[in-house]
Amino acid sequence: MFFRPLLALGLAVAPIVRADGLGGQIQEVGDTLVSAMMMFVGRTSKVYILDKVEGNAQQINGHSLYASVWDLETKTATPMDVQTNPFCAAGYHLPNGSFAVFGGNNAVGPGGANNDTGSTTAFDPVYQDYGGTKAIRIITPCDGNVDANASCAWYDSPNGLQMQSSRWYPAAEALGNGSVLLIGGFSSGGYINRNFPNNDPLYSGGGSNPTYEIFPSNGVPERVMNFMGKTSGLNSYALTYLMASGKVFVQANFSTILFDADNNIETNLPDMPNQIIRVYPASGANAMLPLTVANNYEQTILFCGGYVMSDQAWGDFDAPNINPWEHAASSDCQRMTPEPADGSQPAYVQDDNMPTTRSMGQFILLPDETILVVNGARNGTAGYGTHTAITPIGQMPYGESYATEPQGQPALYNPNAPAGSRWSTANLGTSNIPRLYHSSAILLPDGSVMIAGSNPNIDTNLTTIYPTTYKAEYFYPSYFNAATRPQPSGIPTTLSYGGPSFDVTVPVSSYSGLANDAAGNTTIWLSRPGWTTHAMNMGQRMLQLNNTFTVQSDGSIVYHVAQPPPNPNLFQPGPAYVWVTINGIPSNGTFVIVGSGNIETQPTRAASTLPPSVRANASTTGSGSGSGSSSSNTTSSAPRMVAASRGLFTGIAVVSVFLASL
Ligand SMILES: [Cu+2]
Repeated sequence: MFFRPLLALGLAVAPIVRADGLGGQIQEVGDTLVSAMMMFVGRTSKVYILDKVEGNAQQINGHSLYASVWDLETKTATPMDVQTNPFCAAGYHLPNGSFAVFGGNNAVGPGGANNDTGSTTAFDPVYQDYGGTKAIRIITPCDGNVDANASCAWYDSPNGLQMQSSRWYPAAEALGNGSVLLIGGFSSGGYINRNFPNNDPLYSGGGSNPTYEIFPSNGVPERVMNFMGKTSGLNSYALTYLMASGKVFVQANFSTILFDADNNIETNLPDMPNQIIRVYPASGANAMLPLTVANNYEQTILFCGGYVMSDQAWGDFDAPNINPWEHAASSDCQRMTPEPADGSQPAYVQDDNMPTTRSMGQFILLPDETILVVNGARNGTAGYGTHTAITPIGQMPYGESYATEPQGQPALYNPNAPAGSRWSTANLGTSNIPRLYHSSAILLPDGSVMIAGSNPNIDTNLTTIYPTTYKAEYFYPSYFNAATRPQPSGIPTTLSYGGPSFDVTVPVSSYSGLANDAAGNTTIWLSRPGWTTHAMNMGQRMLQLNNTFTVQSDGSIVYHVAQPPPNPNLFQPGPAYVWVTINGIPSNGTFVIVGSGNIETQPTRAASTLPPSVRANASTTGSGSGSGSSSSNTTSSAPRMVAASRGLFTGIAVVSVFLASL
C-alpha cells in the first residue's frame, strides 16, 4: 500500500472526539423499593429484586413488601408479590430462561421473631409472611409490563414446590443438563453453621443441613455429603463451579473438593492457602475466569479477600467470639485450576493482592475481559447481630453490623496482565453509599453494573450508621467513554452446543481505526451475569465464542462465529448474552438461550468449523467516532490514535476504500 494524501489530511485536521465521561463513574440512579439482597437480570429490560422479610413500610397484598422489579429503561421499580420468606436463599437460572429461588428463612416477624414450627405453612401474623426454608419460587421473566400479565408474576406458595429439606444459605450450581444441584445450608440459622464445641459436625444438633439434592428431583432422596462434616461451621453458601468433566468444584471453610454428584464421590483438592475463609460470612469475592479459545476453555477460579481468624474465634450459630470489625479483612488472592489440561496436580497459585482488604466484595465479569470487584468492607465480616461474645447487647459500635469501613471504590482485575500488575483503581469513582451485608451487584445488558442493597440490620432501619438502603447505583466501565460501540446484527436467538457457525455483521460505523485491525482485535463473548446475593453471582460465567471474519470492502465486518463448544459443562444451558468486543469496546449484550431450553441431556454436535478470515485492503477503516479509553490491554494503540483523530470524518472510510479500489 502507498500512503493516501487525503487520509493524511484527515489525520492532520480532524478534531479528537471527546468521550461523554461516564467511564469509571458510579452514579445513583433510583429507588429499588426493597433492599436488593438478591438480583438477577430477566431477558433484556428488567432486573428482578428480592429482599428478606424485614418490615418494609410499603405493603403489598396485606404484607410487608420484599420483592420488586426494576425497569432498565425507566429506572424505576414496581412492587412484586412473593409469599414465602426468601431471606438468604439461593437462586439459579433454568434452561428456558426462567429463574428459580431455593430456600430461605422461616416466617419472621419484628426483631427476627422466628416462627419455626418446621411447617412450611408457618406464618408470621405481624409481617404476614410464610416460612420459606423449603420453598422453591419460580419466575419466567417478561420484557413487557409485568403488572399486566399474570404469567410474568412469581410462582410462589406456602403449599407450592418444595425442596426435600430446609435450606437457608444453600449453594446452587447447574449441572450440564440444566438441573440444579443444591447443597447444604442452615436448617435454622445463625452467624456460622455450628455449635461450639463442635460435637456434631454434620447436623449441629439440628441446626445444619449436610445433605444435597437436585432440582427437579431426579428421584434420588437427598444424601449426606461428607464434605459438609469436614467443613462444619463455615460451609453455608459453599462456593460451587461446574467443571468440564461434569464434576463440581466445591470450596468451603479452607477445604476444597471435586464432587461427583451422581455418585456422591468427593476427590480432595489442596486446602486454601493460609486457611483464608472465602465462604459466608468471610465472604470473599470469587469467580471463574473467562474461558477462552487460547487456553482451550481451561477453567480457573479466582478467590480474593475474605477473612481469617482462628477456629475458636469464629464462634457459633449465635455470634463470633471476637469483634470482627476490629480486624482487617483479607486482601489475598488465589487462583485454582481444578482440572489442568496438562494432567498436572491442581494447586492454588498465589495471585496479586487486591488494592485493599475486602470482605463481601464481589466479582463482575465485564465484556472487555476485565473483572470488577465491588462492594464490601475493609474490616469485619458479613452477618449481623445484636452482640458478639465479647460485646454485649446495646454496645455494638456500628449498629448491628459486623463490618465497617465500607469500600466505596471498586477495583479492576485484568486476568491477562503479568503477575504484579493485575489490579488497578485508576480512574474509578467512589460511592459514598455503604454496600455492606446484603448488598449486591450485577452486569446489565448495556455493559454497566447495577449496584444495590445493603442492610446489615435485623429489621428495616433507616437511621442507623449503616442503614437499610433502597438506593441503586450504576457503575460505568471505561468503555462508556467510547463514543461508538459495536452494533452487531445477526445474532441468533438460540445457540447450540456445536453445530453450524453463524454470521454476525457490524457496520462500518461500529468501530474506528483500521478495519483489518479491528476485525483481528475482536473477541466475541457469551456471558451470564448470574444471580447475585452475598458477594456471589451464582451461575456467572463467560466464554469466548471462536470466530473468524470477512472484512467487506465497505468496512463492515462479518464475523463467522462458532457455537459454544459441544460440552454443556463449560457453559450450562439457559439464558445468556452475546457481546462483540472490538478493540476492547463491547457492544450491548444480545439475549440468547443456550441449549435446548429443556432440563435434559443437552444435544451436542461437532464443534463449528469456521472459514478462513478474509481481510480487506489495508487502508479500510471504520467510521465510528472515537474509541474513547479502554481498559483492555489487548487494544493496539496505534489504530485507536488514528481512530480518535478520525472523529468527525465519517466519510473518510468510504473515500479510502474508493481510493483503494482504483
Ligand atoms: Cu444473609
